[in-house]
Amino acid sequence: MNLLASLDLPDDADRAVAVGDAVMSRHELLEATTRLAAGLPDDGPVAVHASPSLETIVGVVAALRAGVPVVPVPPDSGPAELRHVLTDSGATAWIGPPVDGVDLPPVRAGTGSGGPEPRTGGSPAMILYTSGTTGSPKGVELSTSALAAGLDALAEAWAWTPDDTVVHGLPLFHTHGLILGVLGSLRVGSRFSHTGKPTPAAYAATPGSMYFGVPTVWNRIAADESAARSLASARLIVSGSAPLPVSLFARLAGLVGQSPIERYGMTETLITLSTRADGERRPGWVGQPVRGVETRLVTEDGVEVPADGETIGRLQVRGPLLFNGYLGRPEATAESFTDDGWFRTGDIAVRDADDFHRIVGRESTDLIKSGGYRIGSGEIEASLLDHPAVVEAAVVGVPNDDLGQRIVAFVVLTGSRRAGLEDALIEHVATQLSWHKRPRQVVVLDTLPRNPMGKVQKTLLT
Ligand code: MCA
Ligand code: AMP
Repeated sequence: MNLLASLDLPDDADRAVAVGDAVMSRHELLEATTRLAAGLPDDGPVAVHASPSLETIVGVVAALRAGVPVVPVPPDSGPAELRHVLTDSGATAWIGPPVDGVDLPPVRAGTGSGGPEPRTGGSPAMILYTSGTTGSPKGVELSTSALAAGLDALAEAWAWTPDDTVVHGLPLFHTHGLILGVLGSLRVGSRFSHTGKPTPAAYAATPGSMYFGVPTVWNRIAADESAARSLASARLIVSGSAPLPVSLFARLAGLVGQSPIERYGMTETLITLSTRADGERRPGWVGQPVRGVETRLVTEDGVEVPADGETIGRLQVRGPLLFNGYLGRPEATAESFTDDGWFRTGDIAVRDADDFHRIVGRESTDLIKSGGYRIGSGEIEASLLDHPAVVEAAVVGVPNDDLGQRIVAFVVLTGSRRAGLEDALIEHVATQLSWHKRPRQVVVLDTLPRNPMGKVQKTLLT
């Protein structure tokens, strides 16, 4: 299957892919990826330093064209996170600048022509690392057919065509920025402009027809009225990755002159629910199943709840755009599916008679969404406990107007308290894991609140 179909269409040869001021035509992208693909190793996945750059797009596209599983690595990964992702994925080569802690052989462009002969063998197309409630991030294996089904379903829902220009400034190591923005454009044939950073000024200065953002980005755009008004000529403004508050939906609609499209998904499932370009856009609701997707809402005991727009249930999904499994973790994969083959999203939702869904919350408070990033509190707690001054740690997501949730860490320290330690602990997580996983605040307590069984009562901390 040709995932990036538009690359081979002669009519699309001049369509541009841009990151900031760096621009490439489709034809140049095809040539550059053919050359890079010639240098890819024969075994194992390739890791790509996923900075917001054309180099990242070339690296990912080269691997996809060659059928070599690609692992996008957050560019601000600290040593602990980098070690985990590279070891766990079994990456055998590196695309990107030299980085401390990476001793994989770099991929050097060859002299290939005529396009790579794709490797076969049923390996995943991509492995994306994402956080769980506990432990280190897991590698989500996505197949070419899931990516194609997910992108085609969105193209249908959003009436996305080669006449569109997609604009965003999101990271290129997650579903939203990389799969939807970049791969979606290369599949559909639309032009693509990455703004470098997702700032209001950059969105306002970049002409386009479809703008993608997480709610934090839309919140900042809505706070900059002239930037928001300059998107008035867009065909669609699209929000996802985290809940879009109803008040922000209304503010954006007023300023931009159109209601945002909302859509819901997960790294494991791609985008399963969306409102449509030609359909109702209802504040607080994320829409209907996209083509090929089925959903159901069940109680804790697995009994289906009525689609009455009020009764909450655990959201389960199935369809052709689901992941293959968590790399090397058959038990975790099995646990994430019901016996009859539905994926447990971990989200709580309601559904109405028109199949519109509203996401009400998550089953676990240990998965935090901050700025659209999914962050497991267990991962941050483990990192804090690695610091010699910390004996106990509990990490929570506290509601926040800008970030949705703000990561706050409560810690109990060894010995006498040292001044300035809060900042040092924030720095510790930012540098060991990554910048976006850092707690925004550290609070020192004498003891953590625990129930009679000894379990930390996180609800008392939020
Ligand atoms: C940034 N800064 C740094 C570093 N990185 N400083 C030191 N070291 C670093 N590594 C600085 C910036 O330059 C800036 O400073 C300041 O820190 C704050 O940066 P900013 O980027 O504004 O940070 P933020 O406020 O924490 O971030 C908000 C954000 C970000 C830009 C919205 O959270 C973001 O990009 N979120 C997108 C996440 C995403 O794509 N999720 C999709 C997951 P100064 O202000 O001085 O410049 S996929 C998914 O969920 C699915 C499937 C779905 O449904 O889409
Ligand atoms: P990730 O794996 O980073 O893709 O995060 C997936 C999670 O983000 C989902 O399980 C939801 O909790 C949340 N999410 C994604 N899109 C939305 C949305 N439109 N509204 C509410 N939550 C969302």
